[in-house]
Amino acid sequence: MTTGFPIEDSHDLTNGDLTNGDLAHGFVPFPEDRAEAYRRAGYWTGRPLDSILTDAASRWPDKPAIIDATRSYTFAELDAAADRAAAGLADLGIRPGERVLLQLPNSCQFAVALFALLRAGVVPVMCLTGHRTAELGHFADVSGAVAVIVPDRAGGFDYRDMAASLAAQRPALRHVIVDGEPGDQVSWQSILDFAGPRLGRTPVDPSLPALLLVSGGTTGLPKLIARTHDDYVYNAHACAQACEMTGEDAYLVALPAGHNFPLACPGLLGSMTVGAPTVFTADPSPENAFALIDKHRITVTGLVNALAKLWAQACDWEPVLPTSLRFVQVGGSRMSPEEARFILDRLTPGMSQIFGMAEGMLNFTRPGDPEDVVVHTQGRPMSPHDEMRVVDEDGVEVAPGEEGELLVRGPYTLNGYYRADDANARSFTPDGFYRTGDRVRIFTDGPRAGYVEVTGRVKDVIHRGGETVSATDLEDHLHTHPSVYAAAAVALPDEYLGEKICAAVVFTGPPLTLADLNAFLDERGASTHARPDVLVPVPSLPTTAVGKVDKKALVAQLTANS
Ligand code: OOB
Repeated sequence: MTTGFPIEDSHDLTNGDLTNGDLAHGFVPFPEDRAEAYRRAGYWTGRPLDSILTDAASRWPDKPAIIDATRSYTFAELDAAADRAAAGLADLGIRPGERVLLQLPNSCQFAVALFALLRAGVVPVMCLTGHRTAELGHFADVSGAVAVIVPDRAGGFDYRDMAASLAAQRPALRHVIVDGEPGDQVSWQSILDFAGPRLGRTPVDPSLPALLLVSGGTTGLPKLIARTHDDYVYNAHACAQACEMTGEDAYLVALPAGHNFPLACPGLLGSMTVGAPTVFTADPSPENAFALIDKHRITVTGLVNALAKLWAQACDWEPVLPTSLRFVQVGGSRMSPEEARFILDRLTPGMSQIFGMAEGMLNFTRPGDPEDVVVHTQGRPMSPHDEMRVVDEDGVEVAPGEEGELLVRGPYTLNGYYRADDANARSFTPDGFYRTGDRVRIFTDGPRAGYVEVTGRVKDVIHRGGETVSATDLEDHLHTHPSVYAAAAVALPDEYLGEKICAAVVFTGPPLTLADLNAFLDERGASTHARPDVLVPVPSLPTTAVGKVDKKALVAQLTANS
């Protein structure tokens, strides 16, 4: 929105220069023929990501936009705050096209900082609060970030020390900006309070990156995923439409806000496209979340499986139940039909499965889909222009309905990781399909036709004495046992077998013995070579920054203990 302040071009952009410095370096754009097709289809509008806020502020200025435990902003207030802070960032010397690490906890300031950066033409790198020096340093190095925005303390951790040590080792990282008590760093509040002239509209090329997401894999360091203005605006709008969101809805961000799922699927950005408020909480415990859901009449939220299961269980004992929920998306990792049924029966009949990735492609079950589809599938593609191929180990397409690796391409799926040529050579086909590494089947008949089932990860297999065992199959079997709360199957090195199968299990009560468990697998008719060789009862499974089971960390724990 215009602010009434004199327009000042403090950005030194030479006449319509939309190249934004070195931002385009190492970015793999959409090929022109497909870009043209997406524009023709009306998916890509050429509008900057920031337009989601300017539009909302002009359509619903006085409606609540964002809410946290301490305050709230209407769309007009959020717009004005983003304007001020954008000018404050520019005043610090942060230029359009430069990258800034954004690592704020779930709070209104997360949204204010995000839009301030976008409005200044700066490209946020969406870090999660669980990331530490190794990841942040990697993001800073790859993106060439010039600043990092952190809280003072959150969840018992002091982010200032970490950010200061990152900056000390990296001359390019010029500013540490702190929300809260800044110590000797720059205070976010001073940027929010900036009283100087507002910026003019920063011109952006909608086909360039608007923000960088981080990949969710548990092997190696996360990669950076450049999402363009065109593709991410479409992502947010299309997802809100497919979830049938309206201004009557209210969304709860219970997962880390910088993750694609609560950010834009539909999340904060999708909710803004329909004028629905977003409530942030940094405490997703059922006790806290249910109270918030009740207070703000939350209708939509997104959860990882473990959290959804916990909420479903908590319905047995929590005094306040989350009855206003109408659409609860659950995804992030494989969920067995038994688990899906449990959540649907206990938490809400409005449960929906979502199979998504920061790389783009989203599949989900829709409001009103039959129960069979919601329990047994991970949904169908969001866009009519999503292209899916299912291939065998040789890259040859399998027969319809058969299982194989999913390759995807479409109007909001990346064409290459940011500044990662080697990874790109492995992760993309010559015609631009992203190799997801996920094993899927696409149903061909009945009500499930066109819906996807994720059967595991291509690489999540255990090579036991010449047999290849699917970890997911074994986990599915284990999850059907009433004493098993959560289970993960991993490979441990073995002198004779090469790899042996280890089941790490969280039991609901007293642990079973390996013999009991194998007797149960016998009864279920699981194949004999796919039985755990070792059973390790654990109090909990280690998780990634967004709350998925972290098998790499689990193996490290198990091998350290043995
Ligand atoms: C979401 O995104 P990421 O980037 O953290 O992780 C993506 C990967 C997928 O490639 C797949 O391996 C796994 O997570 N995954 C699932 C799944 N949903 C994601 N595996 C089995 N079943 C599912 N339902 O996790 C994400 C992004 C946007 C929306 C929802 C989830």
